[in-house]
Amino acid sequence: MSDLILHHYAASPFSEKIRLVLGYKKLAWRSVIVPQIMPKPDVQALTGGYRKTPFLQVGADIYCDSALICDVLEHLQPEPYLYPEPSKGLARTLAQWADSTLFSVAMAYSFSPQGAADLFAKAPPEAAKAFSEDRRAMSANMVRPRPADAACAYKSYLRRLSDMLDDTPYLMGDVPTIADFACYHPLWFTRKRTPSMSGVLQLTPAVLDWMDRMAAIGHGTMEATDAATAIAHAAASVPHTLLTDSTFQDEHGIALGSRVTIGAESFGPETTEGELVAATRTHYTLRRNDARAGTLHVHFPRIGYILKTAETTT
Ligand SMILES: N[C@@H](CCC(=O)N[C@@H](CS)C(=O)NCC(=O)O)C(=O)O
Repeated sequence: MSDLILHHYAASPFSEKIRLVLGYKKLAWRSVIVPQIMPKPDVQALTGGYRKTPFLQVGADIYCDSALICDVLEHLQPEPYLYPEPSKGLARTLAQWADSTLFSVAMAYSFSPQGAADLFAKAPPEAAKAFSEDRRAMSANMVRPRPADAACAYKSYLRRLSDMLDDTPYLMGDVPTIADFACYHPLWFTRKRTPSMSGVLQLTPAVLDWMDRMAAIGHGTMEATDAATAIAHAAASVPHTLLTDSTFQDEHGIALGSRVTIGAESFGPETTEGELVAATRTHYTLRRNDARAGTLHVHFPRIGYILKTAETTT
């Protein structure tokens, strides 16, 4: 039985990024399907507050954010590499643009009335309403591109990606890198989840051919399990990080051992509270206890997350 448990749901683009990376690295994994909207009591038993999708569980270690999950998977199964030399800085930077700018434009474009109708075609009308209320609450303080602006930007970005594919099968050469997985998942959402909106991809056939190559990578070997089993597994495990860097780097004047909160910079105000047990160049780790899941270490990347001292009530 695999040690890797991915908590995700089928329609989630960031989850598709990780499912394909698992496939690329030919890994076996267990799958827990999480709710798309709040409440998420089983998710929060493991994460301590973070509610976004996906997250990876390895025993009593919880890795939040797809960028950090990719680092963990690269460590566990280095080849084929996600960050090949000599251009790993460029690949990471392109991936970060895709996970933020390209993703936001693709979602603003795809969530047109027709796209939303595709997504909720088989669901009762209350489901669409609950989803849009949930995402509105998550997006407070965010500027979402308006549909016409998103359409222009999406078309430009697709032309740029197409340009990159003029002479090579993948964005940065002969093999996929993290940049391909990150650029693929927002486009996958448009193509597969909101097919009424997928005509935009026909304007760049080279991008469609590349998407076919990416889809052919597959999802590795998946075995279904459930949240109760995953929580029991966490309770029976002792935290043991797979992240290799451990040197303390203090940027906030917050000592290890402090009670802190960590939350995403945008999209979703939920934070996780715990004891800061690592703050390295690349990630934070919090120790926390849960009545059902026991002692857990919850890991976050530095980039995109806000670390604060927890407010005391005394
Ligand atoms: N930076 C995060 C973004 C994750 C994200 O925004 N995921 C979406 C689904 S694709 C989400 O969490 N939506 C709300 C939810 O699932 O509760 C990552 O890379 O994992």
